[in-house]
Amino acid sequence: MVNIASSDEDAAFDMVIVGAGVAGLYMLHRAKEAGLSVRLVDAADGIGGTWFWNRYPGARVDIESFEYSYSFSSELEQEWRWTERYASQPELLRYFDHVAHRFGLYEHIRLGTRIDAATFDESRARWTLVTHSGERLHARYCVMATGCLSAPKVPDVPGYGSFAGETHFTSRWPAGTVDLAGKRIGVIGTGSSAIQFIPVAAQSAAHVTVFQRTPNYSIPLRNRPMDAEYEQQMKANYAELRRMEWQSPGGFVCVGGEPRQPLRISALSVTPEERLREYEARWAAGGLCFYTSYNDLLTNKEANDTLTAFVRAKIREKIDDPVLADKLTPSGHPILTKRLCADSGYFETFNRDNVSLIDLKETPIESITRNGIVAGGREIELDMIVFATGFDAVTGALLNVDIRGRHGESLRSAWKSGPHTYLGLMSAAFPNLFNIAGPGSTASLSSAVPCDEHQVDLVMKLIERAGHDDAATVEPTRAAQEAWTARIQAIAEKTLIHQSNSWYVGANVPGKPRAVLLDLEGFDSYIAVCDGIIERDYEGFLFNRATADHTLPESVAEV
Ligand code: N01
Repeated sequence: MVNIASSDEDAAFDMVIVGAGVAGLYMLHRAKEAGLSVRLVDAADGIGGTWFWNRYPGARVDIESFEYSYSFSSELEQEWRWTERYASQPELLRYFDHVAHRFGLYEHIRLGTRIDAATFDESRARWTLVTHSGERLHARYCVMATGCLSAPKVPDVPGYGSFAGETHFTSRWPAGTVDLAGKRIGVIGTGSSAIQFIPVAAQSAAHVTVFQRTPNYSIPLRNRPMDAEYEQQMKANYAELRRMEWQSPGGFVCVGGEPRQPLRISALSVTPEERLREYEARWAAGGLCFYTSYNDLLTNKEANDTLTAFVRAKIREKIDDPVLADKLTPSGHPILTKRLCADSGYFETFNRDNVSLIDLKETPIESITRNGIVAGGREIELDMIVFATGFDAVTGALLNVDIRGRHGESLRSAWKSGPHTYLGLMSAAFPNLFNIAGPGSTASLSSAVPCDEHQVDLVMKLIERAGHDDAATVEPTRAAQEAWTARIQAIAEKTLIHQSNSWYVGANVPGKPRAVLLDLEGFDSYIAVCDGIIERDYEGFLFNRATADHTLPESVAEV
């Protein structure tokens, strides 16, 4: 335990955590358990992180609720009752609220508190965080649990701001009910958020016009109410389910409710008939289970083509109008090179009379106007525009905070040409600063909850190790950081990931440096690497005793 005496009147803690989502809440629980004085802050008025803000109609998880939940407490696993296979956003918020009450977290949380800046004071080896209202919080350890899909992308659409009707973002959906009934709604974007929102909106809107730039691969979710027998069976085998998750690349293993280890064989090593049977079974099971099928779908174009062709044909079957089917069927990028979507009746929705598609490849948006959207020389009059245009993923929320490490070095400058991290968790010259689910981790590829739990556990191990050494700071060497950063990019080079302009590589945000933002080797491999590093006495990390030392330790300076 570290106790920091504050010489001024600002609040001082062992640890400040920014973000009350999956990672932040678990970090708070672990820090509290370890006896650290801790404060968690979040800009939102409620907990839940990205689930707090993404409260658009239709929002729900696309990994089974039994898996998209904390594993750290078997009592919690047993007592919580999910009502659906895939929890809706309101149910997820109820779950986080239950967790926060059950583990006494609320008293350490301050909501409605945005952090604008965080600066490392070398003489005292502590971070000072400045809130939007100018208040200062000091802490030995600063944990940025700001989420990898939490900073909305600023829309790069001409005329943005001119529309006189209602404007909403799926990523910042207002609290209370937005009335969709009888409205003419334009939706820009066809990623996971839009794919969930559009079928729900079409049920009551007068008309939904979808503005599509890139069609996406989507698998039926096949959500259904929880049945008692299934719940009992899952709860009886929870320990085994968790063990399997933590040994898998995706951090989730259920295929249609049945835990199955991923196939660790090539899609080309089986006969076409066998492969088709496997694909049909997974399509029938629904959700994201293609991620856990053959192991070369993201590395071998020929293998990928087999799944791409299968899913394209399935999508096409759902759409009555062949011309529309052509437009809605993805063609320009291999499947899985963008995050797979899972839907509840998305493609079928286009068979309704009150839904139409504007293909922006043929007729780009010319401008948003006072009355609607002009595309292909025609103004489409609207009552509401919904931007489902995505996020400045992985680095956006972190870099929205002005973070300064040793010698005032700014994280924004350090990452000008792309992020540099060790294990996606820490950066050289930013001691005692942990980025959960940061760039170069596996969190944005694999299931968020186990990835976050694993990284938080790693943070606690590093802090314990620092305490053992009586070290004031822990940080990676530049050499370890650069080796990890090169490793992430090298792994990506062996995959098809660059064949898409996705948020995985920062390509969705104009001006963002193109760099792979995630460890594509997967969760199981990441755990093995971390275990090896710990076994080798925290290889690549420096534990430094000096507090009043303004000079950079030599080993930090080396490249
Ligand atoms: O965002 P996206 P999202 N003009 O970036 C389009 C997670 N998630 O919020 O592809 C016109 O995927 C853009 O077009 P293009 C999940 O990890 C999970 O939907 O760039 N269109 C694209 O169609 C997901 O991957 C769930 O050509 C513009 C869309 O907007 C991640 O969040 C639910 C445009 C953005 O799609 C992000 O999903 C929801 C422009 N100027 C989200 N700018 C679950 O189910 C952007 N687009 C758990």
